[in-house]
Amino acid sequence: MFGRILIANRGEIALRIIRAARELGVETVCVYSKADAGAPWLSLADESVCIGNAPSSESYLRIDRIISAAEMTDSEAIHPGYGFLAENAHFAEVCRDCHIEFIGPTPEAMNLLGDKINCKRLARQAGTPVFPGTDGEIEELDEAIEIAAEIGYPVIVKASAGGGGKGMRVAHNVAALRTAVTAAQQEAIASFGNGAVYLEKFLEKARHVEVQVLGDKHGNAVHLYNRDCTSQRRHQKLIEEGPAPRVSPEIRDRVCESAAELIRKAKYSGAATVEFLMNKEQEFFMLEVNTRVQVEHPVSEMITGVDIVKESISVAAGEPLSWKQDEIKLNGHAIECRINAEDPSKNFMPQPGTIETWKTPGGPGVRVETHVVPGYSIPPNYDSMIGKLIVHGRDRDEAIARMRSALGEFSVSPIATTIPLHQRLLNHHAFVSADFDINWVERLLDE
Ligand code: MV4
Repeated sequence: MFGRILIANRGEIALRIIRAARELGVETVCVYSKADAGAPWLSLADESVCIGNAPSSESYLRIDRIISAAEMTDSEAIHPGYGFLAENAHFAEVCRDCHIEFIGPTPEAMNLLGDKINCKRLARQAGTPVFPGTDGEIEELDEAIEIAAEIGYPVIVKASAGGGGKGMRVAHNVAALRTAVTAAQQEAIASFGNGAVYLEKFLEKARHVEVQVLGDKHGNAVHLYNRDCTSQRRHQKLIEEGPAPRVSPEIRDRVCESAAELIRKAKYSGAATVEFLMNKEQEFFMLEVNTRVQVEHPVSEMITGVDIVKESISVAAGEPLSWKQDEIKLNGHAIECRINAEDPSKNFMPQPGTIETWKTPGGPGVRVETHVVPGYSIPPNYDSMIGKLIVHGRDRDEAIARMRSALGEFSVSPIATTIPLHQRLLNHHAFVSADFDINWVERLLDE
């Protein structure tokens, strides 16, 4: 195991990694920006190093300064958390060149899965279900038109190097498809320096279901079942839950095992998420693979008892996974609400400033992941997520009741948060009956 690791992140995930490392007997070093000087999580690290000004481009994204900080403090490894440099293959490569372990996949595995055309090809080999469409890159427009006619409209053109909704175009007929391909190619070159685009069937009224997986350096991979992340707005998830409702145990296990096989084939080590869309007939189609620990990882921890962050550190140190698939039992139901300092009544405008009242809920099955303490000032420079409220219950109904109760206990002032929106969503019949799709929150907000 490592003696000491550096955490190249901030906020709740920095704190989560500090706690995991401490349990493993690993010392921690935090890097921080001037905006985070004196921040509460820093006092829990063994050491902290200021790496620059408030903008992340001058601090949390500065590879040179983070590597220097690791060298200065004799850190053997770097945990990137999520966001910032977590999915930057160049950063993982610089770490390797400097003999610092990157806590996550190799740059090769990251590049393989990050390229969506390659990822889809590997998924087919692993038996992971994918959308019908072009086998690889669109080379000739006529070929794309032929395939669109076979699979039927609407279709979607996506950039191979894209992700999270960037570089995508939907086409409802052949004329629109011609424009979409050219536009998507140009956009892909401008945004990613890689003009490769592919075509697939466009699914309407979909649900977003993802599979949590863990791999080690010995060729082992396990899954931690699935999560539903359908409740989102503009690609920002609001509520996540697991296991995904309205998925039969047979289909769930088959898709989850295929996701584990995909990351085995990619020789992947660390935590990953295989994202899918699901239709009403419970057909699954892979979207992409996220090569990092995700915001919503606690949902999977609560329903399996596996500590994903501790596993991510120990597999990076070369340990085999500490769990076998048949030891990972699904227990109950978990729901997570992201608490953002945003005002839902003002188009989700970020609300930086000082939090005076911060009373977090508690009781059985209630977990709060946050770096916030009363008197904390939210800097304007970063993501507006200030905490996550996660509840666990014996089944979905108990989890919903716990979440409603916990949201009612949560008291924050004078900063506006997403808590009132979560209360509305948790009381909505569509949520209670798990009858929703990826557009339901936006539809509700438009009403
Ligand atoms: C799709 C799709 C429908 N059909 N692909 C958006 C983000 C990126 N990860 C993929 N995305 C989508 N891909 C096919 N073939 C609809 C979306 C999509 C979406 C997916 C997940 C969660 C929210 C979404 C919101 C809008 C569109």
